[in-house]
Amino acid sequence: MSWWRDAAIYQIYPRSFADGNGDGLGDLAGVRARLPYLAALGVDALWFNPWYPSSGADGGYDVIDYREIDPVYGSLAEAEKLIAEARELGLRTIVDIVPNHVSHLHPWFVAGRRELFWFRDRPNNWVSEFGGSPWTQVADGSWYLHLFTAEQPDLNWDHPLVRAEHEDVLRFWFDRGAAGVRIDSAVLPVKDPALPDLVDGEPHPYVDRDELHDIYRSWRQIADSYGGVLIGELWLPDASRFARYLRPDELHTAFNFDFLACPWDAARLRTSIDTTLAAHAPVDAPATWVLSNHDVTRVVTRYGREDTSFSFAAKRAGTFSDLALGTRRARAAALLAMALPGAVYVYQGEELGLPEYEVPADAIRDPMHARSGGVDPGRDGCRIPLPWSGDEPPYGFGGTPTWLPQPSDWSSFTVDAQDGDPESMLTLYRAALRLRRRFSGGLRWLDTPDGVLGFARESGGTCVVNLSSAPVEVPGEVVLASAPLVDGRLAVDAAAWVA
Ligand code: TEU
Repeated sequence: MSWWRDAAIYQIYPRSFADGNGDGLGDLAGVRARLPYLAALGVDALWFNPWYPSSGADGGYDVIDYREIDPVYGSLAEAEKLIAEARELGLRTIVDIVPNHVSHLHPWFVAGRRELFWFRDRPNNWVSEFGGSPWTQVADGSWYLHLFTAEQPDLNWDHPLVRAEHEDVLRFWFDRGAAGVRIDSAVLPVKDPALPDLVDGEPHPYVDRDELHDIYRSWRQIADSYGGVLIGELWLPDASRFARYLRPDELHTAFNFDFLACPWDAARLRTSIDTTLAAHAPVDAPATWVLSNHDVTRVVTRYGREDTSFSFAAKRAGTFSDLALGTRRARAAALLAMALPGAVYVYQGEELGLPEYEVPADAIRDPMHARSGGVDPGRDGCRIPLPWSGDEPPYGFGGTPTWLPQPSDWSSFTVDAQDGDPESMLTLYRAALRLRRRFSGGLRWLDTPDGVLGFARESGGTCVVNLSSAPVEVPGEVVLASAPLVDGRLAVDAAAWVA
């Protein structure tokens, strides 16, 4: 069986993981020093958010050179070392590739290679993914397209050079030992070349275009020649459209955003799980289970709110969250996600139960905030430098000031504080990542009371999650639980793995 089909993949946001050189920014030296931590956590692979030289307009997703490491993080030679050292510890490396756009400082854009971008005499009616117009005017009066910020001009995928370049970049990283590639904004790169206005009921001019499949088929041939894995970031509401990207000659897997966005509700979760499994089965691709990433609200914060679903449109500063409740549910959700068939993703800090931190307005870096006219608080709140040790900022992260401020009350969240504490989130994640290996094969739902999810795996082993309002019986001997049993019963908002 291929490792990625049931892997646990840990997401590293390099700027905020660990700072090895004391400049307040995370770096490769910081990651290398913490590799033993990651190996002991029990994950199989590390996915790095972009670590390339960048103009810094969108957290590294504005790439200047796909074959280099940003000097703030280290060097290419050091990345190669890191990949090899990680592999020694059993950790594979996944790099992030951003085909939809480059930085406005990328040599192609700087050199005025207009044929490789989308220049037009006038804007159309499209809206940037981050709000506002996706068109910016240049000196000669023409406009270029950028679905994200103005510093991220969209590439013209009809041009053979754009295709050839990306295929070469894939080989470049596979040659350096990468085991896989995460494909950013994977449903956006191809546009209707007429760039028609967006009209309700007409085919979408840039989301999920059929031509994409041909591109990913040729990427798959390259990946297969290295035994590498392609992981798509596909934000598509329709599960059957989503699954088309996972046909046997296209991408290997994709992030499950339906599950990520699903509210804490038994029926809704069960539907999400069933829809996911049903969509993946015909294409024989493994499902993935994702609770959080660098773009969305931290899971303990989300689950402690009145509305426990996630949507970009609903993100607002100052939304109340009961963090004790959210943490309790996040613990149960982790056991749910890790018991399901397929791969699981853990976003750095999730294993520490970090809450979202509302960064003071004058320290916000995420362009989503400004482009939304200040309505959206942006994504910085889930990108705070990790707390490793100590009682005050920078909590063992590295130098000060850290690139984003850390809250003053995070001493109980540090790795040191949680290490060895039987009740900590970290202890739960370590145990769950170890014990989830007992599960394999398909899933069979059990007959459970309303509001309770229960399923058995083919390998044996059962997971029960109580989203009802009263404790429930546990069908067997508990192997791992997210909360202490109450009179031998599974408490509300708790989950257990049962032998
Ligand atoms: O995100 C792609 C993406 O489209 C969403 O996550 C986006 O935030 C949302 O649609 C807004 O409505 C990826 C990266 O994960 C994100 O960090 C980057 O900012 C973005 O691409 C641009 O590269």
